[in-house]
Amino acid sequence: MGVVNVTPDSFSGDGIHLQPDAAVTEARGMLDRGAALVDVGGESTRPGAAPVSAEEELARVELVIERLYDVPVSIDTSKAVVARRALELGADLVNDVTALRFDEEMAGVIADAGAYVCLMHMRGEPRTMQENPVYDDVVSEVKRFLEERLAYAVSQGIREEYVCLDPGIGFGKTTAHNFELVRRLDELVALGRPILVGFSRKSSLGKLMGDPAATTGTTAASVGAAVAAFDRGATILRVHDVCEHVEALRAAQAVAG
Ligand code: HH2
Repeated sequence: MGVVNVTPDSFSGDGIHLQPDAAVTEARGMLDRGAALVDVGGESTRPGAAPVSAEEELARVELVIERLYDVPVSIDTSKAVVARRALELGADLVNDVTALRFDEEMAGVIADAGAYVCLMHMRGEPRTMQENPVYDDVVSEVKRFLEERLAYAVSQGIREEYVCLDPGIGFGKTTAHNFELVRRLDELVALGRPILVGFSRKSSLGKLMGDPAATTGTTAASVGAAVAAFDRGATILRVHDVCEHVEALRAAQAVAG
């Protein structure tokens, strides 16, 4: 899954696609380089990010999604009006980092459209989520949360086969929590749904390399984390640097047989 941020403030510094032309070119380039789908987002969820209105978010993504009508697209949003419009324009999957908790109409929009959905774990909200996150056992708590959100989605008419789950790397977690979630990914795979992991460029990778104030990580570190996640059962990797990840994962897949 290639990341196409149509924002001025994404943490990874790649939110340069406020021009629809640039975003569409970037998305098509990612698909040419081997991405299976592109994740288009109009609101940054980086730690401390300020929320944007639905009108502003829609204005950012609408033209981009419209012009990607012929390729697999995911819409990264927590707002039902944005999801509804994206699905009308041909998006296939709703990537909701709040796991259907932010907007009570979201589950119905996805169910009515018969769309795919990604349910992600987040502790708190982006503005405050990195303020001292504490868990007794991060993996058990994330697993319990994802199990509960999956049951909720199905109760709202979303088909279980259309749901993938995501531990939410960097969303209310310390560096140690993030690596433990990937180390014990098999416990989440046991939920029986495809697991999506988004470690690409996240600050834990920069912190691991010795910079406690890091806000991003390198491509090489991202690829290492993605391959480790793939080895432990992740089936969708959300990444910024598509070519490097596709080549590394292809090699890892060949080793796995
Ligand atoms: N991470 C980000 C955004 N959306 N969605 C899922 N399912 N999983 C993730 O790990 C995830 C996500 C943050 O990365 P990015 O989009 O590059 O930055 P920003 O939110 O600042 O635009």
